[in-house]
Formats: sequence, C-alpha cells, structure tokens
Amino acid sequence: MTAGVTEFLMAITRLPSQSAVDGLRVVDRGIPSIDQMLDDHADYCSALAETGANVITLPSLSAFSDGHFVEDTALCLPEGVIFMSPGAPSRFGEVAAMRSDIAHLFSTAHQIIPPAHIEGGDILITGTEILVGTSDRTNAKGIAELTQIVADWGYRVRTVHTPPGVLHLKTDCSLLDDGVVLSTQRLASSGCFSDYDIILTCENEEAAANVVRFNELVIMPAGFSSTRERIEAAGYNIRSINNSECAKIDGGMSCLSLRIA
Ligand code: CIR
Repeated sequence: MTAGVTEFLMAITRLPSQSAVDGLRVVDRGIPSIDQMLDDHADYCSALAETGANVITLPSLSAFSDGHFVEDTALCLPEGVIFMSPGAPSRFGEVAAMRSDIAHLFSTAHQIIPPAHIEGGDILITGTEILVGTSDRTNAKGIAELTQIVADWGYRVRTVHTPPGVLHLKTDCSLLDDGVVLSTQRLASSGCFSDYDIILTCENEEAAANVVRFNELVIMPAGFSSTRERIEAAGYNIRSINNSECAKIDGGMSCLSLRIA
C-alpha cells in the first residue's frame, strides 16, 4: 500500500455556507467572516488544482454549518470509499449528502454505523499503515469497524491517542512524505511516530501541524513562519493559505478536502 499516499488525481471540496458562522468550536475566537472564508477556500482549491489534479467543488449545505469540512465524512482509498459516522450529532447528515455526491466515483462503498463513530480528521494514512486517533469524535467501535473493512484490502490499522483537549489526531500531525510526519511535540512525545522521521512544529505554532501534502505541494496555514522555515529546509515546496476564519471553528487545511489517488 505504499503507492499514492502523497500523489492524488482528484480532490473533493465543498463551498462554505453562510451558516458556517455557527460552526462547532471549543473556544470562542469570534465570528468568522464568510466572505474571507470563501476567498481562502478559493485559494485552497486553486493550490490543489495547480498540481494538475481535478478539483470538484460541491455546493454549500446551508443545513450543515460544518459541511465544508468534508474530510470528516469519508475515507477515500484506491480500493473503495468508507463513509464515516461523525461523533458530533450535528454533523451526521453531512454524510448522506456526501454519499449521494461521490459514491459513484468508487467501485465499492461502505458505511460506518452508530454507535460506532469515526471522523476522517482522526485518520492518518501513511505508506505502511493507517493510524487512527481515539478522540471525542472517534470511539473504539468506529476504529474496529474501519479495521475490519480495510483488512480485506490489506491495510493495517494502529490505534493512537489524540492528546487531551485536541479535536482530532490530524489537528496535531500530518504526513509530509512516505515515512515523514509533521507533528506537535505533545503528540510525538507519546511515541506514536517512533518508526517515522519527525519534523516538529515550533514552539507556540502547534496550529501549523495540520497541513496537506498534495502532489508536489505542502499546503499549510499562513502565519507560522518558524515552522514553515523548518519544513522548507527539509526540501518541501510550501503554499500557504490564510486560515484565520476556518480556525475560528476549529478547521484546518486537511479538513477542507477529500483526496483521491
Ligand atoms: C467540528 O468541530 O467538527 C468543525 N468545526 C471542525 C472540523 C475540523 N475537521 C477536521 O479537522 N478534519
């Protein structure tokens, strides 16, 4: 399963709705500007498309304030798609919408069913394994269902622990390359990346840990110059995108797309 963990032909995104002002958040950091969020979303989609990928942008879902965080609704693998079971009740309906939009792109589709819960933000696919973080959104039943589905396709799942108070596993880490991760110190210190080369985010730049390696680009949130320098020094080609508005509702770079090899 080593091929294709950083190479993608297609990405699925969804336009933010005006209702994103009501997106879920742990801490109040102010009301997001939807105009700015839409500009940032357009930049993000341009960066994906610049790599040669086909970028499909789905219409906004006014009934779902977090609907543009498409990553949490599905896991796309070359063998098929697995629709998630969000742990946040307000997000559950997003999955049916995504299923009707993208199931036809895959030869096989599975659905995780409650009380099993799992969100895509807790899943990190590397060249050798699938890491899944337990969190407030992802439970043991969700991980067990996923493990059973992907075992038939030859994938090994390893459960790790998302640090306390952190929304998703990938809030704190990203794959930069096959065998190379970007991680916060608080996550890496658990030892979960002992088999990987690790680039740590710089002090007070934990929010830089959620990036997307997409073909030749590392798409990262703007404003984290020390971590950016560190990633660039390791030879990666960075594109930074303003994330001030999505950050107010706990969203980052990976949440905004489903990536299809
Ligand atoms: C939520 O709390 O569900 C959204 N406001 C943010 C989701 C971020 N998704 C992700 O990191 N994959």
